Amino acid sequence: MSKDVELKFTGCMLGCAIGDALGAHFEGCFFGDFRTSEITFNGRWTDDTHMMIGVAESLIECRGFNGEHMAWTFIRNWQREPWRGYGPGPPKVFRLILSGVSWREAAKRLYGGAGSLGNGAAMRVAPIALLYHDNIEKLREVAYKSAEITHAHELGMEGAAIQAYAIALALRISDEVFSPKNYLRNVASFTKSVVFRDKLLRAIELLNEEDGRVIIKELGNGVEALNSVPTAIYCFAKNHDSYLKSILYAVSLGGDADTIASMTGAIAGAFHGEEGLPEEWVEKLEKANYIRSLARELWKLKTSHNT
Ligand code: AR6
Ligand code: MG
Repeated sequence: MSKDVELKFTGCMLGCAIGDALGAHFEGCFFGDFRTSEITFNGRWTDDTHMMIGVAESLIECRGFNGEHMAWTFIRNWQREPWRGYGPGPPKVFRLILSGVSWREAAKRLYGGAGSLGNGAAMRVAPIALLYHDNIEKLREVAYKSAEITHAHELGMEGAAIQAYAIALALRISDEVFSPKNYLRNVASFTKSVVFRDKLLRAIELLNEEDGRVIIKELGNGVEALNSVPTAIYCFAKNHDSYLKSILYAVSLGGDADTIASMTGAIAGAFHGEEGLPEEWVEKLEKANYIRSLARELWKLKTSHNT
């Protein structure tokens, strides 16, 4: 595999963290509360990146997916830095596991037994997308299994699989032949979920829509996977010519801005590679060297044997 692909690995993980850090200031804002020209970047990321790091660490240590190991990696990282802004669900799962409930069972107890349909499994899935970008069925399977540790609802797991596929596709497509319409249609054809597919197909019709309020109304900007994963994919497709443009656009939609921008950033970073990221923001990004080293380890793992 070429050096270019290694830069796409690092671009994806750094791109995810930059989107998260950029959006963190604006989580919960409403559209129109701020202008993108008012945005400053301090490089501090939140739970989105913290959990993505956990996914990468576990994949690297186990040389592939191991659910129990990943669950305990999440718990260890959360215990060290519980202030990262975690959603309500994952810490509940972690406490259940710490109290003796099996890691396979804990997530099923949340939300009245329905399981979480939040975007928390999708926001952390980038390392899985990288490792299995050339094996779509394995990508789907591992995305599901990794999601299930905290997000037992079908929509939470499906959101993670779709986000993983969107990253893998962006990594594999050359920018010379990229068509936003074909890209969205391709992602829509990946999912077996009618509700996600409908939103992704609707996103194609909205490619030329300039009013962000229409995008929020039609695709959503909330914390649920269904109201943020298609939105993040749309933000990339609409602004595929520039990493920066795509995350600024994602942030401008407000709502769950850090998570939507982090998911958009992972896709755009995989598409443009590290050289497409704003250099001064990479320099300011918290633990950028560590995040880059994890991406390189994943690349080594990918090239060392058939993962
Ligand atoms: N029924 C109704 N609402 C639900 C359900 C359900 N079955 N599941 C989730 N929600 P959670 P996450 C709603 O707690 O996905 C951080 O700020 C509910 O409102 O599993 O890890 C990140 O930056 C719940 O509070 O956590 C992300 O923005 C919310 O979805 C976000 O949190 C989140 O689900 C990630 O959250
Ligand atoms: Mg968020």
